[in-house]
Amino acid sequence: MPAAAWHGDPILGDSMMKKWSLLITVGLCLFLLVACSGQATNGIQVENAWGRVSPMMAENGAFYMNLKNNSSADDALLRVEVEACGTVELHETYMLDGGMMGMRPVEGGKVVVPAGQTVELKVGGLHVMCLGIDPGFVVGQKIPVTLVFEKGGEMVVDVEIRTEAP
Ligand SMILES: [Cu+2]
Repeated sequence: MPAAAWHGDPILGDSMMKKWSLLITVGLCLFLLVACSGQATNGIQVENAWGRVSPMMAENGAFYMNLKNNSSADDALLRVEVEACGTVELHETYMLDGGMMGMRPVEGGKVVVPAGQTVELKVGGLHVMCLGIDPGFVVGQKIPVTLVFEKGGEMVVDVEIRTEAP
């Protein structure tokens, strides 16, 4: 009977709609969860990463970023690997006698990122030193940078080469 069938369908259609909207909602939440967690690996989140060619020495470069530790345990950046660099070192900037700025490998060879804190790698401070850059190291290019953490393990971040901080 067409009338009865017609009356029955909207009910079925309605429950199907509810199922679909539930599925879409769950899907969207999962998507947002992944999108919001960004590049987090075991609690470490990398923000505002960028790199540049050293203004003083064109054959060298540096990478800067914020390392955010969302976990309840201290972690440390042990080393960084970048194919576009000959050698990569973790550097800190310090004041030389006479007020000049110098840089040297970080004490202990690693950058500690305390639990719940953010460590800034920035111009005039801590940085990832890239000694002997690839000719392809140009502004606008994104370079894969592998960060190796004591607890968080390895994570790869695509870092844009820029002229100034983002
Ligand atoms: Cu340096």
